[in-house]
Amino acid sequence: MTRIAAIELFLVELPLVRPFRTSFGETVTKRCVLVRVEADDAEGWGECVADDRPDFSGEFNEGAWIAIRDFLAPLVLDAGDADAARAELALRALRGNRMAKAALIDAVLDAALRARGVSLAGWLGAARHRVECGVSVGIAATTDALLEQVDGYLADGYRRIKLKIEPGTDVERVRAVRAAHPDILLSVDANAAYRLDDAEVFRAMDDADLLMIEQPLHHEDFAQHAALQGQIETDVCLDESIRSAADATAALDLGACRIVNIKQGRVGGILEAKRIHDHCLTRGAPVWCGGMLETGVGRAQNLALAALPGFTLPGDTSASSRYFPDDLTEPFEMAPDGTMAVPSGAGIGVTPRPDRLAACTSRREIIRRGARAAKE
Ligand code: SMG
Ligand code: MG
Repeated sequence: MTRIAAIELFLVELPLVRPFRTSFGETVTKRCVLVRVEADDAEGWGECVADDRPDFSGEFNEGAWIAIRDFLAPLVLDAGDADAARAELALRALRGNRMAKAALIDAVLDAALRARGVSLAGWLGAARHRVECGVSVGIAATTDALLEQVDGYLADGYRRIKLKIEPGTDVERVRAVRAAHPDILLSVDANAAYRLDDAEVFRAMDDADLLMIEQPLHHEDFAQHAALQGQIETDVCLDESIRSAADATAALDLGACRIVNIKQGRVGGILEAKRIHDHCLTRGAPVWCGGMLETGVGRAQNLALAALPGFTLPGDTSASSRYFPDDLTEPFEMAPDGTMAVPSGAGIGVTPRPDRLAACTSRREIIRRGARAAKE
């Protein structure tokens, strides 16, 4: 078993090709913490999906940096071996911080698989070499601007359009997109912007033949999601509410959703994401792979996961060009048929290009066993 020698953190920032607006805010520049695990005979990469502000979740970049540097990385270093299951177990001593934990666990797994020359997709039990791509369309300034963006993404080949929605423009925009494109796979994502009292909005969407309504209500409320699901025909999908396999089980048991958005970075890493997948597959609940505007590192991890058999719906696994003028890794490209290749190289199959990483990095720190090294 290969041993972990050091853990290196990078704070990176990349401009987006266009601002991405949701019901809780706007992202103009992607910023995130990358983790590099240095093992005896391989390195491994992980990406923390937190943003600058604790808006999508309670985690945020500066907090994740401190959590990893001061609490999580020392536990992984003490565990010693590049063994993701052991790292995950060691990290159970500390609560929450799932996005920070995911970056570490995924990086350890990547190092272990690279050392053995095994691909992440193969190790997970991938059922396919290509996955279907959807795209998440941010809230536009006007309905016309939205329709134009949707046209562009459909021309690119995307197989499912997801509209971010917010109160005020929701039903009008959904109807406009549906009228323009009667046959596409179409879904909406509210990012918890509504209350159960707003059920009328979602009843009004029932005739738009949506694939699902993602995270309509408060992220901590399964009971109200179950009540809403009972009042509408369209399937409810949960995103923010699902932090673990236990959450997914509870949500399905309670009827709070019928579909689960799996983001490995949100649930504490690929191992927990696989458990959610396995559970949902057993009970016949469709899952799909969500996105957090990841760089090529997180994208590679998502693609491997999305290749599992239970991922029966197109994910938010879009091409690098949908996000960045210049990704950190070699760009992920989507074929005109709306599919993308799952990386087949060892581990996650990609690494940040050194020159690009250097250009995007605003802070860097190495953590070694026993003591923290000085900042670089
Ligand atoms: O990676 O394409 C992507 C973004 C997909 O809509 C997306 N993500 O709630 O599902 C979601 C959002 C969360 C990120 S908002 C910055
Ligand atoms: Mg979502």
